Amino acid sequence: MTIFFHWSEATPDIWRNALTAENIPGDLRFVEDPGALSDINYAVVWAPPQGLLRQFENLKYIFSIGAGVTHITLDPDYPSEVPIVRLQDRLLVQDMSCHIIHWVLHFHRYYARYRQYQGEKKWLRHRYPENSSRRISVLGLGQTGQDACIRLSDLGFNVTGWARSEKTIPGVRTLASNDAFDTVVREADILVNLLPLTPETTDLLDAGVFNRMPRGSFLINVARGSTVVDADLLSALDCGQIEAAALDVFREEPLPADDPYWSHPAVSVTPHAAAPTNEGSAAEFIAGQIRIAMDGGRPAPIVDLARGY
Ligand code: NDP
Ligand code: OXD
Repeated sequence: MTIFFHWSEATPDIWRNALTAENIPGDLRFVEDPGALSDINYAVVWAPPQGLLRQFENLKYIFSIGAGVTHITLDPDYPSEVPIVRLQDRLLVQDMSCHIIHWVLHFHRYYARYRQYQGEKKWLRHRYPENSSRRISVLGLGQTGQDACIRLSDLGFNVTGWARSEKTIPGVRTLASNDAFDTVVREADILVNLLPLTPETTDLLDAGVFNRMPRGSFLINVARGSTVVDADLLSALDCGQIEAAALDVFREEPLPADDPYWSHPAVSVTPHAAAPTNEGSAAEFIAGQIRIAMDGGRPAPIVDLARGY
């Protein structure tokens, strides 16, 4: 079995050890020296060079070193007949929830004002709503969305979650279907986006959505940049319809130096850092799934290309 590996931030020994622990023979091959491309059966990748995966004629599975898969599927040449296995990882989910909770509390408690008061040496406490009256809408109730909802609900917030299919999450109001989307955005004092990028979610968050949100509401986007119409968000921020946004993902990454988000006073930029892949747990999960495939089983979860995630 030959495994091709591509991730510019990787520590190869961590991955080798994980394969050894699963008794997976052979070594990793890298883009600098991939050997005979027809040997390669499994590709473990984050953002592989465009067109490369298509050249592996005996590829059985692609393993994504990330929960999202657009770093693979946005390549117009990627081999769509080869199943993609997504990363499922407890630590990634935990990190994502921590990032979201950080920004929810920052916005909910208006902490940015204290920074300003500090500059003015002003000793002043401001008021903020009770947690139970702060309405938080979470778009997407997959591995990350469900966990975020539960933790925010545990903090006493009034949480609504939205997905394609019905869900039951204790302490959380859950809604499904396109009709319910209107309610979800109208009642979003804080909107948290955890939707995968698909044809349906591309440009979903536009002026129509921002104008229906309560005046002075907040946006946390940790999903993918192309779910947001940037010009519409900037206009909504400029006029105060959206009071502030915490953006972790962008249409173009790294965010270009001349992008207006960098200097907008109501925008906090983080560099796709909400839930960086934890190498130890990711390698363990992926090695386990490769072992299942080698034993003739079906690794999981496999991306459903018809749904787009
Ligand atoms: P999952 O695939 O586990 O969950 C996706 C959720 O979105 C599901 O609940 C699904 O509904 C819902 N959904 C998808 N399409 C629609 C739609 N058209 N309308 C309504 N609901 C929809 O994804 P994850 O939770 O693992 O990750 C979500 C995204 O977060 C990833 O795709 C990735 O882009 C991003 N991400 C970002 C990271 C970062 O560091 N910034 C790190 C990890 C992920 P249903 O349950 O009904 O199928
Ligand atoms: C992602 C990830 O998909 O980092 O963004 O897992």
